[in-house]
Amino acid sequence: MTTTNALGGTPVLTYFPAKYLGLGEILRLFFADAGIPHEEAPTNKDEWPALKKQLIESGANPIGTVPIVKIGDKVYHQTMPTVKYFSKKIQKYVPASIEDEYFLDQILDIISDWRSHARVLWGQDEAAKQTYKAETIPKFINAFDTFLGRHADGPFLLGKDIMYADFPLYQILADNGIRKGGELAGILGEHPRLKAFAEAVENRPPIKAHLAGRE
Ligand SMILES: N[C@@H](CCC(=O)N[C@@H](CS)C(=O)NCC(=O)O)C(=O)O
Repeated sequence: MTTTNALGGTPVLTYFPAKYLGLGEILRLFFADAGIPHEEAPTNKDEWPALKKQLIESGANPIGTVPIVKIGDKVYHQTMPTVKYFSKKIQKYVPASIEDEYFLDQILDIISDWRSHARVLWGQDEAAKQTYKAETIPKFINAFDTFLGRHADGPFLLGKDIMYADFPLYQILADNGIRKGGELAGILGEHPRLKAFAEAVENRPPIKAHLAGRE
């Protein structure tokens, strides 16, 4: 069975037109790495209220958010569980032990916490942005540096094999400009494990090809 068939058809991703950014990008990284062709059906500021209403009223996504992924008549929502579910469907990026799975799920939870703090970056509160950069980012960076240190051989969270939580981890770094060429790339110089992690993700051939249009 091909990986696309394992998902039951071609996935169609709906997200705001933010290529290389945000939660939608986590799914793009996953599809690219897994070799699963997907289609894009982006929404925009004008169309979004009607789509949100329809998602809520139809029950397809009662919380009314994107990204959503449609495969046939099924609608998948909530990015982290979706990446994990698709991983299990294609039998890739999933660890063998429940201890390792627990570790990866802890990581997903902490990434979600980080994402909720990062919202200040899109607001008007300059003081909150400064606090975010001075305190919040270092707190999360230090934690992930420690987590990556659990498998010192690296480069990924569980060692040499990339897992479902590695895609969201890479993307939260990218969304914060913590990658080569990013606004906060200097942080990587102070955290070699994080640097090796980001480079290992970016150097995977399908991801490299996907990211080629970013700069
Ligand atoms: N837990 C959700 C969060 C989704 C979310 O907050 N999406 C934002 C865009 S990144 C959104 O839909 N915002 C528009 C809205 O809530 O109306 C997930 O992981 O997919």
